[in-house]
Amino acid sequence: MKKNLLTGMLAASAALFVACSSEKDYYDPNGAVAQKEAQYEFAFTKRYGKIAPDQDWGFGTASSVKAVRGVDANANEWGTYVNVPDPLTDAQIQVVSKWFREHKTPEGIAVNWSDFFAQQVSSVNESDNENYVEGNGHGHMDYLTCGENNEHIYNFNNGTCSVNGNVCYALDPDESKDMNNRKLYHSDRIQYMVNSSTSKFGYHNSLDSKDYDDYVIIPGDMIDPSVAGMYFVGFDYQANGQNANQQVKLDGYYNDWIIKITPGIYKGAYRIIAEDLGDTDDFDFNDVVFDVVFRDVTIITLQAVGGTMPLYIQVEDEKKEVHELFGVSSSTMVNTGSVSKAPVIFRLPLPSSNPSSNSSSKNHADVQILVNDGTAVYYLKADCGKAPQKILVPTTYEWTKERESIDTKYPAFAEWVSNKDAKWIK
Ligand SMILES: [Ca+2]
Ligand SMILES: [Ca+2]
Ligand SMILES: [Ca+2]
Repeated sequence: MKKNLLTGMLAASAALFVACSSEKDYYDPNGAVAQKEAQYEFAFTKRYGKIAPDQDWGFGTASSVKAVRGVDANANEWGTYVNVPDPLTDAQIQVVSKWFREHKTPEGIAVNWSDFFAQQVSSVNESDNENYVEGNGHGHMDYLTCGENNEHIYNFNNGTCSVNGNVCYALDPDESKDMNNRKLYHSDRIQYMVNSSTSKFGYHNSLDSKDYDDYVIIPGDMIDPSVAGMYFVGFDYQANGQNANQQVKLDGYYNDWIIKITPGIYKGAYRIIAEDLGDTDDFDFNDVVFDVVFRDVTIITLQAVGGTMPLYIQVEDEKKEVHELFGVSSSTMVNTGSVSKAPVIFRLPLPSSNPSSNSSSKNHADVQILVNDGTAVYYLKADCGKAPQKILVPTTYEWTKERESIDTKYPAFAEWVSNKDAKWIK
């Protein structure tokens, strides 16, 4: 009921929104947002002192960047724009394969990435695998798929992935060299999926011409310290052909095919941290934390949500609610305390060009944060010389734990408030 009311409110104020600057309040029937902002401004300046009039909170010229058109899915370009995962070592492959072999019906997790790498770990179809069983039908796990539309993860067929000898994994730091001479290559069994989905994994079984999705995602932290921070997808094979020799039952062991998946972390990103004005005297700046990179679309990596009100990341007229993206209720905070989840990667349109600058230039201020406090709906602001509701920082910035003030973690923050040239992030 409440939700319907809100939708109505949003629709009613849509015309107003189009007419106004995007930085204006979205829906504030009682002037409550203005009052909250005044309280926040007061508490902020009381704690951090005078704000330099030219303090733009990072959203000034530094945040205007050129959008890179297109995402090149060719392996010989990957290292130029995205962090490419290292090939797995034999020891890592063994420890992961053993874990899946020994753990029946493990409880997995969900991850939510539009852009990700897939790497081969092992399958019982590979003759060098300890579990290899000749002629057991597993070779009919014919192609690996992801997402609700069963999109093929190219090169992943028959329980394996062909070796790619031209994977550009990084760039030589010597910028005086020609770009093509800076590319560093290695071999791996790997694929990069863009504008795709991790909502589901599956395979096509050519034995019975059916698609199956008996899979589980296991964080490496559950397996062994040597694979901590990684994510693995395991499949439990089944076949239901007409003949007895075409039938394999699920056995609860997800080691029939194992791959590693890695979120696509783009280079050149900036991080946005924000206060949602839930409490006007709280300065943990972790109510939402996300990274932004402009390519053919806006690619967002949601890192943390330390707020308990519905909060949307929005570009143009498309927006996503951050708790929903993490798969939690809006009262649950993620990655600022007890609840830990993998970052979420998703796509939004590019902001329309800023007419006052180069046509392809994009500003991070146009990636907006919309909060619904139950009464009002408002955008967070970063006005020059006023208390910031959001700040643009490098991705090396480590966000605070819940209710930890930004100046506790970064003591030079107050100095930066009055002097925009002060260095406050190491
Ligand atoms: Ca199995
Ligand atoms: Ca806060
Ligand atoms: Ca918080």
